[in-house]
Amino acid sequence: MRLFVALDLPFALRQQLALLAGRGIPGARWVPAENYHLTLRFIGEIQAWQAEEIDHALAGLRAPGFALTLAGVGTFSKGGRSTQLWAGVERCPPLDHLRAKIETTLQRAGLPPERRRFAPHVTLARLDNAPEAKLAAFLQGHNLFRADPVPVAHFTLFSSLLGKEQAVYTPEVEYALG
Ligand code: 2AM
Repeated sequence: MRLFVALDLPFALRQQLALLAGRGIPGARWVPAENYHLTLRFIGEIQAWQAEEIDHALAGLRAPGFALTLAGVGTFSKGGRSTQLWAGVERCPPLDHLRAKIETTLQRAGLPPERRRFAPHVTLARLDNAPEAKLAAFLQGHNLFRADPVPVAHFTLFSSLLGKEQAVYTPEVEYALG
């Protein structure tokens, strides 16, 4: 199974994000609102026995809840091409703390360390040859995007089934924050 650890987002926040999406960028494959999430740690393909160990380890993690504010929009690029459009996150030390704890916990459960820097984001669209001028206009137009803060009281282990059109993400286990 293919797993990742993420924050799911409350309905009202998904709606605010969806207002950003869907228009103005040819070549954008917009993520459906039910798929919005903030990845804390991508795990990838693992065996069922290892998933059980991961679940057990995550269940023992203790970290405080916090408020999360999504703000700003940006892109990731590869080889000079924009590949992803996302909504960003306002500076949030408890989020960084949670993500660090998850990382240590998963390493202790036997996963290799995540080498990529944590760049918290919610992917809004994947981009196939989107015109850079349209992207620039989108970024400028939504520069001041700031969603209402939402309380984060748990994090979630998701499974992911890659589909032809969109992946199907299923929340498998929720872990409460103190
Ligand atoms: P993304 O939204 O920035 O693409 C489920 O696939 C989640 O895991 C996505 O949010 C994806 O981030 C994230 N992810 C992180 N590393 C990944 C990888 N190597 N392959 C696929 N998804 C990854």
